[in-house]
Amino acid sequence: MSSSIEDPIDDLSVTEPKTWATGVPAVTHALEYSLAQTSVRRTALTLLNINQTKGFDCPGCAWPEPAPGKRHRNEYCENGAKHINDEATSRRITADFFRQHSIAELDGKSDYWLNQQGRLTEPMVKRPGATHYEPIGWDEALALVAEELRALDSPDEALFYTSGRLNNEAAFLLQLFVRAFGTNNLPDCSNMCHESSGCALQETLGTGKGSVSLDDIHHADLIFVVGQNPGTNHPRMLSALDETKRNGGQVIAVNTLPEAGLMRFKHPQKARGVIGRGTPIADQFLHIRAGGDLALFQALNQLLLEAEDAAPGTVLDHAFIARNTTGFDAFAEHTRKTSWQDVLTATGLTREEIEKVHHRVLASKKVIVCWAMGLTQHKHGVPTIREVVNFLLLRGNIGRPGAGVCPVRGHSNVQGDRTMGIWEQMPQRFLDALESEFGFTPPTRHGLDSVNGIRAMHDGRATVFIGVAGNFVRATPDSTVTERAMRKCRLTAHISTKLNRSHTVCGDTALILPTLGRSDRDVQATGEQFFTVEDSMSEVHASRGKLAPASPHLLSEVAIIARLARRTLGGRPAIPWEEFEADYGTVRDRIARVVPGFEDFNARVAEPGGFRLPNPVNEGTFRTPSGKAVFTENDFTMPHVPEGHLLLQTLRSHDQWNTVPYAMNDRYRGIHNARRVVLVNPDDLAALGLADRDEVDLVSVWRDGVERRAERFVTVAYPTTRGSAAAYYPETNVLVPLDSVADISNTPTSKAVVVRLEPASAPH
Ligand SMILES: Nc1nc2c(c(=O)[nH]1)N[C@H]1C(S)=C(S)[C@@H](COP(=O)(O)OP(=O)(O)OC[C@H]3O[C@@H](n4cnc5c(=O)[nH]c(N)nc54)[C@H](O)[C@@H]3O)O[C@H]1N2
Ligand SMILES: Nc1nc2c(c(=O)[nH]1)N[C@H]1C(S)=C(S)[C@@H](COP(=O)(O)OP(=O)(O)OC[C@H]3O[C@@H](n4cnc5c(=O)[nH]c(N)nc54)[C@H](O)[C@@H]3O)O[C@H]1N2
Ligand SMILES: [Mo]
Repeated sequence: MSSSIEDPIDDLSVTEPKTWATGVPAVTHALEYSLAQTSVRRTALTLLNINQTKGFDCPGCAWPEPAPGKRHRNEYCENGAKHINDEATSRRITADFFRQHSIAELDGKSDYWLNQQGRLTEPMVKRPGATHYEPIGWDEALALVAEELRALDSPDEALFYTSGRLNNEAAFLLQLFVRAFGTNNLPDCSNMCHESSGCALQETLGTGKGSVSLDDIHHADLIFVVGQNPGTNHPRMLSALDETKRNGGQVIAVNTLPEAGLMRFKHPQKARGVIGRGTPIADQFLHIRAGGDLALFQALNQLLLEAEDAAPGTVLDHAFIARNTTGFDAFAEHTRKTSWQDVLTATGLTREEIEKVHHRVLASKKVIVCWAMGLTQHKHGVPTIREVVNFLLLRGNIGRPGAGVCPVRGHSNVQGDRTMGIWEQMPQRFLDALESEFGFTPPTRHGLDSVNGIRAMHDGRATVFIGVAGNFVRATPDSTVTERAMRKCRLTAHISTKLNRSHTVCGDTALILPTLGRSDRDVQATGEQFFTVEDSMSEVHASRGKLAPASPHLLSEVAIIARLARRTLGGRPAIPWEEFEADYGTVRDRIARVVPGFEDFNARVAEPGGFRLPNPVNEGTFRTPSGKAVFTENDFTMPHVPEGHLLLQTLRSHDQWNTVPYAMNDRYRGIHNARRVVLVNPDDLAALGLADRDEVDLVSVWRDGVERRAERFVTVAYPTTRGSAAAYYPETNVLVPLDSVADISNTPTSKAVVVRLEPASAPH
C-alpha cells in the first residue's frame, strides 16, 4: 500500500511558457511517470500494445489512429502513455486501506492523493451511518443496489451516469437495462463536454457527429483549430497537422492563450523532431477575446458575401447552396448587418487580421474547422458552432474530401457511448428498434441530463445515483451544491478503476464496484473477450486488454451491468443477460440489429483497424426536417463582465486527465509544482492593483447573489487576452454556478465564469 504518498503542497515556480510541444522530453516525462507507477516489464507491455490493431485502444483522447499499415510502432503520445500506466499501476487499494482511513479522512485528501493510491481491488460498501467502507461480496453488493432500485416509487428517481471511457458493449447493455427498468435518466460526461456540438450539428446538418476523416485532415488546404489545446489534450493531432502542412496545407489557430502545441511542433517519433526547432504549426494565430468566436465567424461570413457581391459567381458555391441547403436568404440578410465595431470589440482582433484570414479562405478549396471546449463551454456555444457551419456551407466545404466539421472529442469512447444509446433523449427510431429487438416498450419521456440530475438529487426527486466510470462530483459544476445533492441520496454506487472524490462524497449507503480497465485481460465463460470503441472520426475498432487483471476480484463492466440488470429486472423483459456476459459477440449481434451502421458488426470489427461508420452528410444526405442543411441566423451577445472583474476559463493542465491530476506541473505553460494558480494578463493585473504572484481568492459573481469562493490562488502574469483569466479544473468547479449553462445544450459555462480577485483570506 502506498499511503506514504504525500498530499502535494503548492510550491510554485514559473518558467517561460514553451513555444513548442512534444519532442524528446515528452517521451522521457511519460516514462518517468510510468516507471513510478509500475515495473519496466508492464510499462513495456502497455506501450507496445497501445493503439496497435491487436492491442488495446488508448484510454486517453478520442483522436483516431492512422490506417493499420501506416501506424507507427509507438502510436501513442506522452499523455496517452501516462493514462495507460496510471491504469496499469502496480499500486493496490485493499480492504485494509479502507479500514485504516475513514471516509471523512479520505474526503480531506486531494484528488491527486486519492488517485495515487492505486487500483481498486474488491467491492466495498459504506452502510448507513458508518464511518468507513467495508468489504462486501459481489452478490450481496449487486443485490443491495437492485433492492434499492426496485423499492423506488418511480424508475425516474434513479440516475445512471456514464463517462466516455465506457466501451460500446457495456454502454449498449447499460442503456438497455436502464430503459427496460423504465427511465431515460442517462446523464453522461458529454453533457459537460461536446453537447453544444451535438445540438448545433444535429440542427444544421442532421447528424451530431464530425464529418471528416484523418485523411481529410491530411489533405485539407486550410484547417482552423479553434478553442482547443491539442499539444496537451490531443497530442497525436499535432502529427496529423504536421502532415497537413507537409502536404501544403495551412493552419489557423484561434485561442485566448498562445498554446505551445499550436505554435511549433517537434515530432517525438521521427528523428528530425529530435533536433531543430520543429514545424511551426499555426500559419496565423488569432489571439481572440474569450467568447469572441461567434463574432469572428460572422465577420468572415460577411466578408465572403461581400466578396461574392464584388465578383459574382466566384466566391460562394451556388450549386451546393441551391441543392443542399435552406435558409440562405434570411442568413445572408442577417449577416450583412453585422457591425464591424461590434466584431472588433467582441474579438479583440483587428480588421486586418480578420481580412488576412479571409484571403486564406478565398485561396483554399478544402477547409476544415476543428474545435473543442473553448467553443462548447460558453453560453452561446451552440450558436457559435451553428455559425461555423454557415461558414463551411457558404463554399460547399461539407461532404467533400478534405473539408468539413471536426468537433474533437475528449474521452476515447465518448462518441461511441452516444451511438450506443447513452443519451437522455434518444430519438424515437432508436427506441422503436430496441422495442422490436427486445420486446418491451422503452419509456419515451426524456430523462435528466447532468445539470438537471443534480437539481433532482438536490430536491429529493432522485435518490439513487449509479456512476459508470467517471467522477461525477468533480466533473460537474457548483461543487458545494453538487456535493450536497450527492450526500442526500439514499444510495450512490460507482463502477470504477481508481479511487476518486465521488467515492468520498456519497449517499447513506455507498458502493465501490471495482472493474477491469482497458489494459486488463478479460476472460469470460466462453474465453477471452475484446470490446469495441468509436473514435472522434467514427472509426469503430476492437480493443483487447493484455495485462493480468489488477485483482482476481474484479468483474468487467459488461459483467457488472449484466448481473445488476438480471437482479433488478428479475427476468422481465426476457433478456439473455448471462449469455451477454459470457460472450460479448452476442451483444454485438444485438447492436448490429438495433444501431444503424453496425450491420454485420462481428465480421467487420474482426478486420484489422475495424471499420468507419458512414456519416450521411458525406453522401449528401441531411437528416433535418427539410432534408437539407440549414443556414441559421445567430446573434452574439458578449458576456457582461462588470468593471473590476475578469472572465475566468477553467481548463486542463498538461499533467492531468480531467478530474485527476497526475502531477502538479503544466510544463508547456511554464507552471511547476502548483495547481492553485490563476493566469492573468499583466495589464489586467496592473489595472486591478495586483502584482504577479499575489495570493488571491477567486470569487464568482452570479445573479443569485450566492458567494462562490475558491481560496488561496496565486496570480501568474500570463499572455491571456485582456479581460480573461485561466485556472485549472476541477479546483475551480466550485465557482461555476449550476444555473450558468449554455443555451439549448445545457452545458455548464466552464469557459466563462465572471470572477473578481480578492486578497486571499487568512489560512485556516
Ligand atoms: N492530457 C489530457 N488530455 C485530454 C484531457 C485531459 O484532461 N488531459 N481531457 C479530454 C477531454 S474529456 C476533452 S473534452 C478534451 C478537451 O480538450 P480542450 O478543449 O483542448 O481542453 P481545455 O483544457 O478545456 O482547453 C480549452 C482550450 O480552449 C481555449 N479557449 C478557452 N476559451 C476560449 C474562447 O472563448 N475562444 C477560443 N477560441 N479559445 C478558447 C483555451 O485557452 C484552451 O486552449 O481533451 C481530452 N484530452
Ligand atoms: N470546470 C470544468 N469542468 C469540467 C470541464 C472543464 O473543462 N471545466 N470539462 C468537462 C468534460 S469535457 C468532461 S468529459 C468531464 C469529465 O468527467 P468524467 O468523465 O466523469 O471524469 P474523469 O476525470 O474522466 O473520470 C475519472 C475516473 O474514471 C474512472 N475510470 C477510469 N478508467 C475507467 C474504466 O476503464 N472503467 C471505469 N468503470 N472507470 C474508469 C476512474 O475511477 C477515475 O477516477 O468533466 C467536465 N467538467
Ligand atoms: Mo470531455
